[in-house]
Amino acid sequence: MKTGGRRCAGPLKAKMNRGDIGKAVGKLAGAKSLLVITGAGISAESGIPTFRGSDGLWNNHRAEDLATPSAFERDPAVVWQWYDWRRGIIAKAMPNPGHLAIKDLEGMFGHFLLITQNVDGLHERSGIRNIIEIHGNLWRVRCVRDGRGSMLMDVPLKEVPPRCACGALLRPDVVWFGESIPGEALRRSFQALEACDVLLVVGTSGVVYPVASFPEEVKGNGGFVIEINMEETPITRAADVSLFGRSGDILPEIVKELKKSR
Ligand code: BV8
Repeated sequence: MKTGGRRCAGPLKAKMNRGDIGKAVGKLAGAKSLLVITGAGISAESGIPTFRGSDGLWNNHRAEDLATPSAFERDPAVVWQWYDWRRGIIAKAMPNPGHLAIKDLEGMFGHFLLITQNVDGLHERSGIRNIIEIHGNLWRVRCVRDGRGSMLMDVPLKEVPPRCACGALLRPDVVWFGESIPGEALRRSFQALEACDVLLVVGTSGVVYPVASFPEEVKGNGGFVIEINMEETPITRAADVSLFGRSGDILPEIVKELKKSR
């Protein structure tokens, strides 16, 4: 049953429909296992541009053009300039009430997992423990020669492109388009898709695979899907409840109502 989102083209007015929040909280109150999936929208209120929103052009670059092995092969300096620019923005950002509310949710369920597509590290900085950064983390780098990973926190980078002590190039330890998700992360994700009673999908346009297919997986397994977004997405079709508005407003409201119901 569709609730929460009027059927209309284009972005809905950001609004919180109290009726739907009650439905979402009612389902969460009875759930044993909660899976949360986030995308760039959860970090928007921390001042980090999204990929496909109106501010979605990252310094006039599309993620699909630069977040690829071929772009890095062609010109590692251009790709690293793009990441250096993003790291500069992210370094100034703080976790927002949406990140903190998800951290609160972690403590309210016996089984909890967060799968984030974001590489900004803001969920980790909120203190959350059960997290899969399914597309990696742009503060981590790895040597292109031996694959060894390490943290590189310099902002701005001292040299572009940065190099490993062995002299080889370092690359961002993220999953680019055309690269497979690491096996262990995928295995843990599919396990959680099977086991969860409720899936909460926050701030993703639902266009990047394989994560875009996860809500349908949960539905197929009999799970309940709650979407939080500013507008309808391909996920809205699978969602049992869609809450339209800013995640930094809606998530704290859900946590507040959930605490009352416990
Ligand atoms: C793979 C890391 C095997 C790098 C990223 C099946 C069908 C079609 C295509 C494919 C397919 N399988 C694989 C593909 C190819 C490709 C793909 O999905 N392409 C898309 C474009 C069609 N997938 C892959 O290559 C994946 N690998 O599957 O391996 C394989 C390989 C090749 C071919 C077949 C199989 C790897 C994908 C990972 C790519 N890496 N990032 C980096 O970031 O530098 S993706 C990038 O997009 C980010 O991780 C980002 O998180 C992610 C998804 O975007 P969103 O998070 O959803 O962000 P977006 O801006 O789009 O949306 C923001 C949303 O928030 C909006 O809806 C907005 O309304 C909302 N919002 C805004 N503000 C708020 C808000 N909501 C609430 N509150 C707010 N305040």
